Amino acid sequence: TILQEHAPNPAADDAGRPIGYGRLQRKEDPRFVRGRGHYVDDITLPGMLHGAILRSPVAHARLVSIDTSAALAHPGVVAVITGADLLGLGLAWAPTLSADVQAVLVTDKVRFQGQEVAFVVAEDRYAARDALELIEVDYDVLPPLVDARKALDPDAPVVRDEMEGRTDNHIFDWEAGNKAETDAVFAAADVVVSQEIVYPRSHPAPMETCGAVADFDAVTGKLTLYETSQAPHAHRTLFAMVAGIPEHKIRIVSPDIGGGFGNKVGIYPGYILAVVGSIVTGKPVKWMEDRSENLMSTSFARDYIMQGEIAATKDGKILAVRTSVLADHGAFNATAQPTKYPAGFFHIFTGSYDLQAAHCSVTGVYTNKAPGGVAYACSFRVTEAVYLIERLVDILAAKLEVDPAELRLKNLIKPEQFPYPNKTGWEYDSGNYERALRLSMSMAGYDDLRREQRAKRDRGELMGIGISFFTETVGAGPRKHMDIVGLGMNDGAELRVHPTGKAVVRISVQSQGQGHETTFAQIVAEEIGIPPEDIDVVHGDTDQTPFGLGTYGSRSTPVSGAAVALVARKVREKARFIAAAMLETRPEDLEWEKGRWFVKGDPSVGKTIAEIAMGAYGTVALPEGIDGNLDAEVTYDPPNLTFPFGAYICVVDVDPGTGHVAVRRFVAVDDCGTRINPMIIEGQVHGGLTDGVGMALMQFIEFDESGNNLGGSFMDYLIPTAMEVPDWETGYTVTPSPHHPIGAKGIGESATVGSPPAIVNAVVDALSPFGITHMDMPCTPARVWAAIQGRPRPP
Ligand code: MCN
Ligand code: CUM
Repeated sequence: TILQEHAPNPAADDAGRPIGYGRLQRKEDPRFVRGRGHYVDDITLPGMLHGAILRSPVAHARLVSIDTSAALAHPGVVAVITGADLLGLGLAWAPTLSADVQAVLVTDKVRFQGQEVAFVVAEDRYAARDALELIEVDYDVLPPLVDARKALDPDAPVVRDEMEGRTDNHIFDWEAGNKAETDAVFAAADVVVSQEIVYPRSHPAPMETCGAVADFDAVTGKLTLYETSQAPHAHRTLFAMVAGIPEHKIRIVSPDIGGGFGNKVGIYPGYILAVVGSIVTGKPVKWMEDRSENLMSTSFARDYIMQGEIAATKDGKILAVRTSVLADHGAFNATAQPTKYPAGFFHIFTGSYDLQAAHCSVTGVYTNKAPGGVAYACSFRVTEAVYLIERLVDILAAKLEVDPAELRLKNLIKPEQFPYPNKTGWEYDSGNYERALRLSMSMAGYDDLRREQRAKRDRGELMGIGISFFTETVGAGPRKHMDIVGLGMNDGAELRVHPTGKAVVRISVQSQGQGHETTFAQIVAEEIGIPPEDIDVVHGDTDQTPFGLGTYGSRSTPVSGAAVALVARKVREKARFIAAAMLETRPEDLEWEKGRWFVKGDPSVGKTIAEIAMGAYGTVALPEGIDGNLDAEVTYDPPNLTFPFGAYICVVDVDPGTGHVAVRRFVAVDDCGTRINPMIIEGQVHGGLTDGVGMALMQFIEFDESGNNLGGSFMDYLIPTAMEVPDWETGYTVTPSPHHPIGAKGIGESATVGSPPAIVNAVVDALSPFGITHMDMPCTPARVWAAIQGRPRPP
């Protein structure tokens, strides 16, 4: 019944500012568009000092000596901190989010280019930066391990030789699905295609780089840390565990965040160094990294080498998939993901298809590269999973010589099969896949596009059409299945309705641009009828908000959004008792309409939420067990994840002379269940599609054989602009989640997950007359051009 109540109202989509699910303009935008946002770097505290990090120019080297005397003598320099100093404090190594440790400052050995070697604290950032150049470091350079494929060779350099008894670079082996069953299905199948598919290392590159302002008060013992964090509460608990500062003496504030995209989930050495700097100097210390530091040292994304195989009958029934993956985790296993899942949710690589069997195995290895791993709108590695299956399906279609849309339509899970248990342990909550794919095909004019393509091919022109159909798993997660460093993945919400009927809702997730101040107010508005502009959404300050695990994996709506809906319902229920007292009737004789309890059968007699609030705080005689406020709090434990999905169609034109790929059209049909704010959803989708163009065509973090990062600036790591992207054509279907209080699923990463395979499938389709069936990202002009050289021209 809830789902009906929340079925999308098409009129509300376009109405100006309705309560509930309309296109309410973002409440946060007035401050952003006027330059009045308040970011970490805007924070200036009295007496504040500035920190800068000395980073290693080489990828792998023994640290022989560091001489900081000249830096210390530099005017304005207050302190220079080295790894040896941190060893004395027991802070040289910090735990990662994946049960590994990472060096805060190098003590023994440099393990990647750009690693933190020393920290200078000075009166201004110029003095701090200048002093970095005065630090003398003697490195004994070692051969680096750059190629993950060589990581397990017996003669490979051992990256983590500081660990007791360690003689190799192996981190973990993990598998899902049933190997024997899968192998049997493969052995009996008519058709099997195999392909090595690489999802290259990329980087989230948010507009705002990472930074912190640490303020340790030696008198009260309280640490206030302003920090670019997607998960302030989790960070606070970890700081308490690592630094030994009691948790109630730590306040983490993440003010406005200029984009996170997964880059701000982890705890970086710079944050810890700002804290150490403040403790050592007794003054607040600010540290903000620059663009190259961000690209070279913070959480990268992807870096999966996937050997994939798909089995089918000769008439195109897909039977099984299997893959073995080599995962390059860099120098420290600092990837952020649920403990039981070292490869994130990669095991959703079975995609949107009804299969008989599936098996995946993932091996993680260390290399001399920056750590990280789960970032860049990845939905915990669903990006890699979707890319793998959607490329394999296209390769299969080419082999069977069938249309890739037809092959997908034939194999999609059917609406009546939901909830659908896949072969690796997920239970897809709801879906109507065929409807979404057919909608995208009609929006794109698929048959006409194919006709146009045939005509162009006859003229020797290279036009490509690429499809991807993806299923995500977002909303981590049920505490019975998942935790991060032992913390259950639940979220709290607190709602207070003030006497005059205005409200404040405090949430545990942290917006980095997703518009939570608007959409979470809309959820409350929908549930209790207070207009969204009368509801303040407080987030990002651990002293002011309930505990919860933060924003990533598009979990805010599935988890925190559910908490907010439920806390509002709790207030509504409480309001019923107070209204009954006010109306001198029984609670069970009251009926709810949005914003008001009224007497059943006599709608003219009732009390609005504002009247009830005044009653609660006023002199109304309250019933037994009801106290004098209109507040509530909840912590939400989701019963399952949510499974958003979408159908994307991309049209490209390739210039055979230059290899340049132009994305001419892109149709994206998304289904994120109940839509809270269509405008925000479209914004999320536009952004994610743009990310996809970046990854598919332009950007990757590459290393030379010495381990030098070749993507360390925006000269080399390209960010797509309006010039490189088409006018996005978006559509949607609505298949509510059956277990979410308002039926909503996440949307924040869908387009980043779904678009790269559509684009690469289109590029490969354009090049298919040359006999090309696969190409690794990014499909840069140089790579595309090289791929078609020496091949016979299309007829
Ligand atoms: N929404 C909605 N209706 C739905 C689902 C979502 O109106 N059915 C709205 C939400 O209320 C929220 C927004 O869409 O305002 C995104 O919601 P959700 O899918 O729950 O994702 P999160 O809020 O948890 O955001 C995280 C997600 C991730 S993991 C990355 S990475 C990413 C993304 O968001 N980083 C972003 N989008 C980003 N957008 C911006 N501007 N900046 C980032 O750093
Ligand atoms: Cu994996 S990037 Mo988002 O989950 O913050």
